[in-house]
Amino acid sequence: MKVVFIIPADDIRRSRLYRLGNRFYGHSNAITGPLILGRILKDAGHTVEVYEELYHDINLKKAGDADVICFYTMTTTAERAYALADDFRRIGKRVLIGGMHASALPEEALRHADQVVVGEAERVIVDVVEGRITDRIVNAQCLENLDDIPFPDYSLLQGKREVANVMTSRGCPFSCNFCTTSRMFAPYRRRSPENVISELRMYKEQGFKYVNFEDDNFTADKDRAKEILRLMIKNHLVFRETFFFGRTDMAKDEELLQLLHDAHLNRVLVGIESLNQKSLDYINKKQKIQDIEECSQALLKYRIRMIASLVLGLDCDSVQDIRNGVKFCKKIHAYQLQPAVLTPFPNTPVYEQFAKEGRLLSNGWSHFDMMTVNFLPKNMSSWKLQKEFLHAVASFYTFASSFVMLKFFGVETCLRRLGMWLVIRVGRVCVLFISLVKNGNIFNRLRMQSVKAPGVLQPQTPNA
Ligand code: B12
Ligand code: SF4
Repeated sequence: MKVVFIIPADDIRRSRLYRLGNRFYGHSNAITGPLILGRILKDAGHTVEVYEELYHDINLKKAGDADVICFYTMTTTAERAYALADDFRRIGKRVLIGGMHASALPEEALRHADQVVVGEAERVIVDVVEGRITDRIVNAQCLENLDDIPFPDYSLLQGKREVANVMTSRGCPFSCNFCTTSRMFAPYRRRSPENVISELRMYKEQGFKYVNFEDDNFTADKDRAKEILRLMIKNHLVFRETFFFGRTDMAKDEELLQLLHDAHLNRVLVGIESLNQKSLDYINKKQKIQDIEECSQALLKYRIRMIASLVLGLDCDSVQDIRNGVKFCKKIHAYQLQPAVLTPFPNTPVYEQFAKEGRLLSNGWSHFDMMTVNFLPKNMSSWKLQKEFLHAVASFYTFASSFVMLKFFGVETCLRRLGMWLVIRVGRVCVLFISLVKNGNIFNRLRMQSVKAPGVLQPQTPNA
């Protein structure tokens, strides 16, 4: 059989301008699940292709040859996946849907698919595709031993492949109240260092210059992380640059920091979330302000570039708290700021809370992109929060800060910052202008909502 996987992207992320920016600003990287499932299906004798809409249009004619079309869904891409799925089903194709969003809301996804798989699909994918499992909603049991999972097959990807993504673990031992992945990939599981090294060796041989560790929390188990790093260095499996996700607690271990530096894991996204201890406790972050301060200093010392992630709109945070957070990230010379609007993703405690309190806005799933407000915040209007998001990026990526970056991280970082400075200013003006146009666009709706008292609003669960 021919099986095609599609990783969709929403309208904005498919636009030429966005794709151009993507090319300039980063290296293309893929969602790993379809590359693993594709490999399993290929080994079972099927022909597999994987398409990423973020980087290329799908060749619908080519994909249309397939017997089975498989969609990966995040919440923000669910509507696009459903639209494509409906098109394929109209011409008689069999459609399967899986991934983060479908796993949280399988009944919704089933309206657009022949079968939906909830959870990690390695154990069931062949039986589902070959018709031995016929349940319309398949609850997949995850594999306990991650070393049993075959490595992703990048040759299936139609288009460029610049970065290989490695998941050395799945899930996270913590459980912040807004986090989707620690719930989707539960329980927390780890691969053996030797198994990770074999995968890295494969990417070296395939000529990849960049590898990202996409684990939700690579340094959760510090001893294992150190062993992987030692083996990378010993076996000459160090890549030009490796991005990873970490927590502030990694900075308490100097040996770990040195190994991260030596193995070129030199760009890390750290969830600072808020500089208000009440908020950190409310989201169950298990992190103190002092941890954040120590971590920022330690990373700077070891020349590991910090992408500081803040969550905007937490119930205990005021506008001033948000601004304090941004100010702090500037003060510590964070390499990048990633302000994420609090997003009530289905199947998280924060979603349940807002649904119960009638605070979800019916904006449609495509706006669940962590940049758009989809709920009624406690201490400001939704439009004010949207503007604070724009303010946060604009006040972090200033013209002057580009030259500070020159001192700390060199010319390339300075030029990227200048690019961001320009794009953000143009983007901010566009959003503010669009918000004045009364054509039902999301920003105009948020602006209009802010003039009503929250009690007057009729927030609903977004539908698709
Ligand atoms: C790599 C990555 C990216 C890359 C690549 C994205 C792309 N090419 O589209 C980049 C950095 C560009 C990116 C961008 C974005 N991302 Co992203 N990303 C990830 C990350 C870190 C890893 C994905 C991965 O490889 N997972 C590991 C593999 C093993 O799991 P998997 O792919 O889900 O596959 C398993 C199952 O889902 C299932 N499965 C998967 N597909 C299918 C299909 C079928 C048919 C079946 C049966 C089963 C099945 O089986 C697989 C094997 O077990 C995840 C976090 C995470 N842990 O998943 C976030 C994540 C998916 N991203 C997220 C978000 C929000 C975004 C952005 C909106 C961020 C932004 N503001 O721009 C954009 C949207 C991009 C888009 N396509 O429109 C969220 C989604 C939350 C949600 N519930 O929807 C996540 C979960 C991170 C988070 N914050 O929690 N992302
Ligand atoms: S530490 Fe990060 S990955 Fe772990 S639960 Fe919290 S937000 Fe999720």
